[in-house]
Amino acid sequence: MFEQLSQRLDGVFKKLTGQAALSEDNIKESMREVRRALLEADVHIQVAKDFAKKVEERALGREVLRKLNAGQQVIQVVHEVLVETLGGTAAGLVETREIPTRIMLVGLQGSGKTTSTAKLGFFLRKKRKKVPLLAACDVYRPAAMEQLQTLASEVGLHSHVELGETDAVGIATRALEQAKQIGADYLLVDTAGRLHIDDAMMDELEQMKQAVRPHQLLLVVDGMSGQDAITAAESFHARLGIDGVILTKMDGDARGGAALSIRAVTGIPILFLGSGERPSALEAFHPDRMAQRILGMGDVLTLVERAQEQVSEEDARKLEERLRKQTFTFEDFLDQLRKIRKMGPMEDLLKMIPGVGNRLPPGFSMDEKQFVRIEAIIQSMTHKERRKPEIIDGSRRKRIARGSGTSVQEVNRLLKDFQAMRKMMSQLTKMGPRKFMRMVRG
Ligand SMILES: Nc1nc2c(ncn2[C@@H]2O[C@H](COP(=O)(O)OP(=O)(O)O)[C@@H](O)[C@H]2O)c(=O)[nH]1
Ligand SMILES: [Mg+2]
Repeated sequence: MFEQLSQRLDGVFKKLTGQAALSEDNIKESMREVRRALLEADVHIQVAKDFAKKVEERALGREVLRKLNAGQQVIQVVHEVLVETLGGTAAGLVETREIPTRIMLVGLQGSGKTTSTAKLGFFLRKKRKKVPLLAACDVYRPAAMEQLQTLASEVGLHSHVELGETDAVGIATRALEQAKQIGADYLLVDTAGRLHIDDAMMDELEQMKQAVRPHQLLLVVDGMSGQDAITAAESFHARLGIDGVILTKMDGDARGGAALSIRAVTGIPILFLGSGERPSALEAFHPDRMAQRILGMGDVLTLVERAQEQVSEEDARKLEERLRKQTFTFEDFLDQLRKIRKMGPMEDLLKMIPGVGNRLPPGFSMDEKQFVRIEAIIQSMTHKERRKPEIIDGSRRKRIARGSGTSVQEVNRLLKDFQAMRKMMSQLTKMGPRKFMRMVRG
């Protein structure tokens, strides 16, 4: 997401920072280009205009012109205005003292409600250690209830499903009862959508809302639908009063326009982004982190959080010691590789590294098959070989290549890379934080 916009903005800023002195005209011209870049990313026209105007006024108001690094300061202002446009501070799921806290999801058909219901359940259990109950209240779409049931059971969550039942309000009422009985912390209500907004749908949703009395009513919108997402959000908000948005399919080639416009146009905060079909593919939305990602500054915080989910402090300490003493083995390597792959697709991770995000070509994708081959090679080694790679001689290399369905060249390359990495890691861990940061910056 946002690759194209990131690159366009990067181009504008490069021109700006390359100039010795900035004039009012330079800034005006840059902001025209920023506005154009936003429109190409499918940002709402009024939002794009306001954005460029705000940056221009603020930059000129701060009299950046005569100062050193004027270009850098303009980027700083762009960052500020981006954060504001995206909603300022992060908003999240409600927490109440009531049991259960009730959350209802609405949205057009195919926007991702059922998937997002399962994702929220997974999120609540994994990150908040809560017990959610998922209620299947889409009585229209064939197999919609089974879909929720399957998703819930795949990740071991409770669900309330009444196959064949046609009264959505009845299901919701009974699901609430069940939630109370089992002491669920949250009730997540999935509802039916239509292809287009119509009165019948809104009437039904109003009835559902009265029956469920949700603490939070969330709208699910397809991030790839661009300006249609904004129109839908306005209609749903006018009729039902929406508390927050989940923007789905942001892993696709969404240009990011919806994410940038929705809050500014409707005033509703974005709470989550959907970034894939799996129940774990849900990301809490942080305006400041998103602004950094758009400006190619990376998103180290999200990266660190993802890493922390996979590695305990104790593991990290042990690993650090092995790296330092160069006793890091292929077994450790395999373990790390698997943990990294669980953190998400490699492209996503790369984009969160400062300075890398906006340098990746649009549509860049990593060959994940490469990882599978590396795993196969390591698995074809004996335990002894994994612990003492030095003993892997010519005949062992041949055997490993045959066993893993790769070539001797590939095995050679992995062994060489491994030794080089071992050495580098050991140097890095001995370096100490200050020296390390200096090296990264340099
Ligand atoms: N790539 C991707 N696909 C998604 C995402 N969210 C939902 N989908 C897919 O979009 C389709 C419609 O989702 P569904 O939850 O059934 O939509 P609903 O009709 O609103 O309940 C399904 O094929 C989902 O797997 C997402 O964040 N990324
Ligand atoms: Mg559905």
